[in-house]
Amino acid sequence: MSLKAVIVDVDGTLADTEEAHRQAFNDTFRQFELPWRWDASLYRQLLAVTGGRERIRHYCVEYFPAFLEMPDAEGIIDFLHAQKTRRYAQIVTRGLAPRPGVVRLLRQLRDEGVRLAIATTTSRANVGTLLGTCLGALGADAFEAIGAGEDAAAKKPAPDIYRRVLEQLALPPEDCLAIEDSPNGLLAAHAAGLPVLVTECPWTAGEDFSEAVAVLSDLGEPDRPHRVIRSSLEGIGYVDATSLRRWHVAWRVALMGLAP
Ligand code: XBP
Ligand code: MG
Repeated sequence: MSLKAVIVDVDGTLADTEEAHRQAFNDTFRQFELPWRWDASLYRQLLAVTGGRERIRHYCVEYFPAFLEMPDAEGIIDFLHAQKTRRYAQIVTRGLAPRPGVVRLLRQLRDEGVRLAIATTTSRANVGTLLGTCLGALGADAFEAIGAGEDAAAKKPAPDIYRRVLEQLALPPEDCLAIEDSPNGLLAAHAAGLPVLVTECPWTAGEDFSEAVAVLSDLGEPDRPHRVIRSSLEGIGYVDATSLRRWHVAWRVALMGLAP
């Protein structure tokens, strides 16, 4: 019954990275004189498609179908996405703050022996860049397993990447808990059988998170409480290891049909 591992998403959960992604996409389109500009409103819609390469292709289907008629269109999209990834690394290495409570909670979980892992649709290169610059001493070695975009044929909301990470941890989903920021991420973890805590990010605030065990503005800090959007449990203003264990037990009890 105990919580053995916490699997965290990357973009929007560890840090608010999507503005950096959006800037990297636009800088790349400008670099190659493509008349494409993804403003915040359009980008929020495009985020429904996970995977940056898939997002570019989806944008072409919707807005520039003629682009896909070029014989080497797929190769050009690969090239643009690789360029975007290089630009994203430049932007992120300027420094990006982790979201509230992320470093505190991950450190506490690690110190208390709760195993940590990552399940994301972004590329392994982007994960390495972010972990190397954003989480301080809590780098990649704090995570026992890292499932990235290249590791699953189907990206979120498909459960594949969570199932892949569970295999690497050799744990059943019911011994774990996921932390996500988006409907796609919630659906992926839920479909893989995990309870999911959602911390909304600016790009996903107000979305439908019905399957989550709780929905918060962020993980909070003792001196900077989070906002509770929905939770069946009374909290302390921020998420600590005990908070996660309480959600996890309540979810397991409900799963067994024992809840009143
Ligand atoms: C978020 C995504 C990623 C990023 C862009 O990943 O969907 O596609 O938006 O990164 P998650 P790439 O929330 O699962 O961490 O261009 O590398 O895909
Ligand atoms: Mg995310």
